[in-house]
Amino acid sequence: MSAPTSSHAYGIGVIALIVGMSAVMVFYTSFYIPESLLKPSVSEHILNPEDGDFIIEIVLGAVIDGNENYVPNKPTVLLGFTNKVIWQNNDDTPHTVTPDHRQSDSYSGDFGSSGVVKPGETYEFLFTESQTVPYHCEPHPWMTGTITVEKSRF
Ligand SMILES: [Cu+2]
Repeated sequence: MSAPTSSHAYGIGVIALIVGMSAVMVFYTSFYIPESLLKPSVSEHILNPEDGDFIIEIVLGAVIDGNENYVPNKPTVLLGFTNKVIWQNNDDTPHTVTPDHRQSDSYSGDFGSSGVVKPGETYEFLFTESQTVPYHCEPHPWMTGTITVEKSRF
């Protein structure tokens, strides 16, 4: 009467295997995958660009239609060199940095200041991918700029 016993043991073995594999999959999908989605591997020189902060100044008087506002207005920044961008509000009016269309960087997330950047304050964004971002100021839609992010050719 060894046949029933061994098939019973076999059944338990299969169930144990299924349970074990399910546990591994649950662990993998709930811990490993979100972790890797959250932090895509970005090279060290993109995380710490060589030229430090790239400043875009919101100049004094930017609020007035016809004046310069975001300066430089249409720069191209290079990954690994100038991809860490800081908008600095040197005007005496609060402004925003708002993308014309929803724009996301897989490392840094959604682009755009959440709320206004007050006079004297800054908004910072680390670009890690090539992209072109047209943006504007929410309360003053005539204030517009575009930033282009490109891979370095070196
Ligand atoms: Cu504004």
